[in-house]
Parts: sequence; C-alpha cells; structure tokens
Amino acid sequence: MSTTQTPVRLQAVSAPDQPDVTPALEELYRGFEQELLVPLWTEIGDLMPAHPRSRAVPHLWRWDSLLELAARAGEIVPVGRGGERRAIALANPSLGGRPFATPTLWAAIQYLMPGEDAPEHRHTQHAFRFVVEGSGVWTVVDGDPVPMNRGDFLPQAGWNWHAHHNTSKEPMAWLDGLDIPFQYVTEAQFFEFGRDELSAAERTTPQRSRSERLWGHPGLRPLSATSLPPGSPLFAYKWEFTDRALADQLAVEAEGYGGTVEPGHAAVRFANPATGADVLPTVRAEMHRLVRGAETAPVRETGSSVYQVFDGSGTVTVGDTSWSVTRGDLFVVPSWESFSARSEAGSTDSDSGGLDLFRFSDAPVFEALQLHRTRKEDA
Ligand code: 1HN
Repeated sequence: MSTTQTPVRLQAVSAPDQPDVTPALEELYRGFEQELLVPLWTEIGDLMPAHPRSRAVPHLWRWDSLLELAARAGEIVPVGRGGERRAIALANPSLGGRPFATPTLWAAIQYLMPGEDAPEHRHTQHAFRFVVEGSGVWTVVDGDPVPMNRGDFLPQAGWNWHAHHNTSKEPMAWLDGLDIPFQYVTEAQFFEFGRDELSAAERTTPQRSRSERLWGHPGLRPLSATSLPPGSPLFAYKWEFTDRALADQLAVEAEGYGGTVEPGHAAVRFANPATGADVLPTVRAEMHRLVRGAETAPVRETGSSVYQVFDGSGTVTVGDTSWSVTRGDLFVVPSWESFSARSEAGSTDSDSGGLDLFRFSDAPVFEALQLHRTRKEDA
C-alpha cells in the first residue's frame, strides 16, 4: 500500500511573537519538515481563535434562479439508480466548490417530473424535506407513503428506507436538508440501495400517512410504541398545525400574555413527539413568523444555519451583508456571524407584510458537545 505524504512547509517569519529568524531556526524548520512536524507557535492564531471565524461566508441563492435551473435539469437529466436523486446542492463560495452550504449542512433543491420515481435507498445521513411550493409527491419512508404539500416539514432520520414518487401531472420541487458535510468529516457514513420498484401499497396516495395517524395528535403518545427510531417517529409536520401554532402565539401576545420570543416574533421548533428533543439527532428545524414591521434583535450563535423564506418579504442581515428577500430565497448564516431579520410589505396587494422564515441548523451537535453559545448583539 502506498502512502501519500502531505508536505509540511514552514516559513520562518519575523514577528513579535515568533523566534528570531536565524540560520539555526531555518535549519530547525527544515528538520521539522523532514519529520512531518508542525510547531504550535506558528499555528496557534489559526487553531485557537478568540472566537469562531467561519470558513463559510454569508451567501444568498434566489429561488427563481434555482427553480429555473432545476426545471431545465428536469428536461435533460434522468432520475434513476446510481445518481439516485435530481438534487442540486448549494455550494458555499468559500468551501472549495464542494456541495456544502455550510461546514456541516447540505441544502439542495430536488426536482421530480410528473410520473417519476426517485428510487429507494437508505443512508446514515439524517435528512428532511421542506416544501415551499407545490404538491403531488409522496415520500415513502419505511414503506409508509407520506404526502408533501406547501409548508410541510418531513424529517427522515438516518437509516430509514426512503423513495419518492410524483403522482401528479406537474413537476414538483422542494428543499432537501442533510448533515452530509458533518458526516463527511466524521467518516462514519454508510449507504445501501433498496428495491428497484415500490409495491402497489406503497404507491397509494393517502392524505395522511400511518406515521401521522399514530403520532400526529398533540400530547398523545401511542402505547403501541415500544421502540423508537433515531429521529422523530412523526414523518410529516403539516403546515396547518405550524401555521396555527404561530398565529396562536401572536394572538396570546396581543392579549398581553407574552408567548412570543420578542415583540411580533413568533417561533416554533419542530420536535420529536416521543421525546421533545430535536427532530433529527444532528439537525434542528424551526419556523419563525415576523408580523408586519417587526424586526429581530441581532444575535450570534455557534454553529451554522440555512434559512428559506417561506412567505412574505423583508430584509435579512448576516454579518455585514443585507439582502432583500422574498418567497423561496435561501441564505446561509455561518457560525458566530450576527443575524437579524425585518419584515417588509412586498409588491403584491395580497402580501400581509409579514415574513415567515424556515430555518435549519446543526445546533443539536453543538448542544450535545457543550459547544453551543448565543450572544445578543446591541442593535
Ligand atoms: C438523498 O437520499 C435525498 O432521499 C436527497 O431525497 C438528497 C443528497 C445526497 C445524498 C443522498 C433524498 C441527497 C440524498
């Protein structure tokens, strides 16, 4: 077996915190290079910054552009065994062209043409779907067909078998989120192909999945559930319930009883109904609603997030960058960059002036490792 040696290159530099540049130091550094050794005193600033400095940068992808390109892919790129999915990933401009939205998170637009199937497989990577518009696809999770409609959030924890089929006469696009970049560095990934065809029972199109019928009742746990999967046993969080939860928070606030995270800002986390924990072991998902004219206080957090505008329009600020955003637009908040959002009335009369933001992040990983920190910035 051959091994590849990555050369070590050490540059003696003249600086207050560095040793004097002498022939003896140069010779010492050549000795380090020869033996593949790196001294801490040349690296400490990069390895131990005073606060996180993300390799990722804030970036925005416009939904219109993603959808247009995905539709073109739908015309010319088949879906089938091998490629598995017509998914087109967001690549953070400072992560070397890899399909990584952030150092830990994958985000992609997936597109399925009328009548098409995305074949069954399973992998250790934890995944979810979020539907910003459209309908007509059923995702089949461990043999349970689950409908996908606008506003629905569908977690698929690692190692579940899953396939998708579009039974409608229209193409459908949605957002996929996975922890692929995180699992890539952990080197703990497994993947298996499933069956080439789904059964007739799996190709049915119920309005509610078995999972929703068992687990979709607030506060009620089925006594038949003796063992639990690694993520949420509820395979769909329907928009009807998310929307009502946000509207109810704002109504409670309007009555003077709090209930929101800050004035005019309602928010919910998608939680595992069996445990109350995050829906996926490595991914947190939330929905935020800002009423007309509301804004959030700038906040920094360790770990990274991807946001998608679900409805309305507004301005979001990530670090030094601000964007006007509207339905479907996606953007990245790298670790420890400050984030704030403000709702703004859009150009259409039907626009409520509010802003609904879907967010997913790697927070469960940071919390489990005691690395989660949040800091409110002075506005
Ligand atoms: C995957 O299985 C799906 O099941 C979506 O829809 C995106 C990206 C990389 C690897 C597997 C899906 C994926 C993926």
